[in-house]
Amino acid sequence: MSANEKRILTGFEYAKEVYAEKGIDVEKAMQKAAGFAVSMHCWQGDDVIGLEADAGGTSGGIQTTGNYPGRARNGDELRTDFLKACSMIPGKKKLNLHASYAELHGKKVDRDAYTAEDFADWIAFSKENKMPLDFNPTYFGHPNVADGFSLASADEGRRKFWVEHGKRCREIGYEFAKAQGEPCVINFWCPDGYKDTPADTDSPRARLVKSLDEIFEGTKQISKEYVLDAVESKLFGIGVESYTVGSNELMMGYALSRGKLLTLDTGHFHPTEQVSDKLSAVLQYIPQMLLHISRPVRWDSDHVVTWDQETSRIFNEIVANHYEGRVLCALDYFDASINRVAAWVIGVRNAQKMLLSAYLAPNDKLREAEYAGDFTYRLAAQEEAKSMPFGPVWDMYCLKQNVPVGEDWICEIKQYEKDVLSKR
Ligand code: RNT
Ligand code: ZN
Repeated sequence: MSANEKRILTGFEYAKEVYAEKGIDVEKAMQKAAGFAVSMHCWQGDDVIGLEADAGGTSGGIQTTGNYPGRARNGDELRTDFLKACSMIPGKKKLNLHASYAELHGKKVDRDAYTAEDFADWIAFSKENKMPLDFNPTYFGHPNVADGFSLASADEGRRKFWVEHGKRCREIGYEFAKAQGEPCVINFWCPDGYKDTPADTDSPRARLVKSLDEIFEGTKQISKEYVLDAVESKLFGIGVESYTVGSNELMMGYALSRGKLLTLDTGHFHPTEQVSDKLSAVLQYIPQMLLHISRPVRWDSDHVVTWDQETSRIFNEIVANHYEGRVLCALDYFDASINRVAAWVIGVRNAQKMLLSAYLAPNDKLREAEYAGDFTYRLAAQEEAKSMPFGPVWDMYCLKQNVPVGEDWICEIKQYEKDVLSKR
């Protein structure tokens, strides 16, 4: 045992006792945290540009800012970076792919005709690294969405093109699921909307509903054991400020009436609205939902996830209400102003910290106090819990999961930057 490991163990033994006094079993908390999957978005690695030959990048109000050197320029670089990031992050992970990460190797095929073959390298990677895949149709960065409309397009040819894309994505997700022996979560988000106040707000929404119905109806042989469909709502985007077709009410109604998952992205609401408060409301009606954890700074800016109060609260909600299995968790941010691999590591480690911390919260005691009407104790204990010795438990968790402890990973990333990223 190294001197550092010894020190961690000493701290851990102390922390274990302190938590035990409050009736909290730290070993169990670590085990539970390790079993909760966090789906890591591939698009942090390349600024959401994608791998298609004429990669269109972002459009429809999503934007990566910054030009830090070393962006992954092809599938192999992206996979190498992704694995590097994973080696520094504890816990169960999935890889969240977008359809724009198809590797066509010169083949002339458009998004309405993609098949699992176009993701062969990802499937092989998934198998080799025991990394299950989630998936997303890509309704942006393509000439057929140049006017800002995809599934809700008034142009029937384009609308049909995007419906076909949705169907292909479900078929691809089905192949992923079969290969990995667990469901593939497919998230449907489209940017459709207007910069200024529309004259007709009804028709685009009716068309979006119709398009989604056509996608699911056209691929209805694919069951939930394989593919879990989710529909993501949004408030606005840059250039789409006045009207978003797939608003919260629209997508919630859709999920509820069609038996789909609802995706709540933490950047897709008014800044003072708390997504943490929405989980227990939505789950009264919908069996499962998906989270896109992001960090909006003044707008849906998709900053790297930090350990903040609102996001902690979301994880507390999942754990305290026993929503594991009902709330699926993906991350959704993209930052090109800092080392991209580090951005992955910072955000996902933070998600893991908040998760572990949620499992260490004195939920039983807090509830007992609440039921007894002792709100004084509830507030006092909630506040005291914030200064419990979380650090040593986190360090031990990282040690057990064979990932770097504390700042150790930063040196490793700097070395990686020197050896690999700077040579790109
Ligand atoms: C956009 C949505 C959507 C995308 C990804 C790339 O506002 O949040 O989820 O960020 O699909
Ligand atoms: Zn999102």
